[in-house]
Amino acid sequence: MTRTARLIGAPTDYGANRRGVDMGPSAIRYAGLAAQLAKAGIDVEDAGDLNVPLADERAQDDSVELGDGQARFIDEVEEVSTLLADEVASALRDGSTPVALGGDHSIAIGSVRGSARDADIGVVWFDAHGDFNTPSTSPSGNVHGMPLAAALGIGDFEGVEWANARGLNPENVVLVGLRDLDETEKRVIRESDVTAYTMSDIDERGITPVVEDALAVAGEDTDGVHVSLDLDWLDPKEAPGVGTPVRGGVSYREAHAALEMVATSGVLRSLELVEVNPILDQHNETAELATELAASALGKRIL
Ligand code: NNH
Ligand code: MN
Ligand code: MN
Ligand code: MN
Repeated sequence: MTRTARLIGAPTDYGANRRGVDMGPSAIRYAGLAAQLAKAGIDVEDAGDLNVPLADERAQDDSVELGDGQARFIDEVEEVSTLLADEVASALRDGSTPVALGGDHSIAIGSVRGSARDADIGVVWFDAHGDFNTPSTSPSGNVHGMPLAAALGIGDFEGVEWANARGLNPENVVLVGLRDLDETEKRVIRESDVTAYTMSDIDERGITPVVEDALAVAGEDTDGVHVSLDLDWLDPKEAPGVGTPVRGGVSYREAHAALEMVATSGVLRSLELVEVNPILDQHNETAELATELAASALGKRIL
């Protein structure tokens, strides 16, 4: 059966402190995502962009309390996440595979929640960062450093209805490629039941066994897996157009190998591509990379 991918743009930068990531959906579409997927034999629908709150209404009060901590633009993040969760859930009901285009990584709160609305899901999180901060532990107050903690209802996010993903257990959450964690974030990850593979694990074991384990853990006793691809997962030499680059990331081929394994595993339920910032990019190459990796994840074969 051919897969139908439904593109959903989430043009927001409310979760990050570098402006420009809200242009990610345009840059990814311009890089030819729909054509690439069609060429790979995947049917494509484009739901357009979510109607995100206006940028010039960016509040004077950019520091907002949540629980005992601070989370910048949390009301805007809630608005975008709620819209995205609905779009992701309706794509799945229609039998399509949602592909959310960010935008900063705060959009994952919506995509994970939407993907988990009618199912038990797992999550594979390809990222240099843990995105496991809470408003109380975050050094920046930027919500793009918090979406996994939000979806899992950790700390200040406990009981925050719009953020928590009901059909998601921490046992089915796997982080892959970590290399830049905040001190308290490390402790919260260690104390949780998620599985975390660092770049050192990839150095020691190689990308293929690590991703194989990640998919097995995420997929165990679930109805499918949400794959969240933060482009800063890759080395900045491959993906310069991101707000928070960290040296020592995976290579172009390692990234493809990982996403090809996502396709062959057969567990992919929903996908997202985040943190592409066209203002920081060189000739749209990070957006192009995002489209190529999406094609791999959705089943493009070399031969
Ligand atoms: N950990 C930092 C923070 O909480 C940086 C997060 N930045 C990301 N995450 N790009 O993927 O602010
Ligand atoms: Mn991230
Ligand atoms: Mn379960
Ligand atoms: Mn990141």
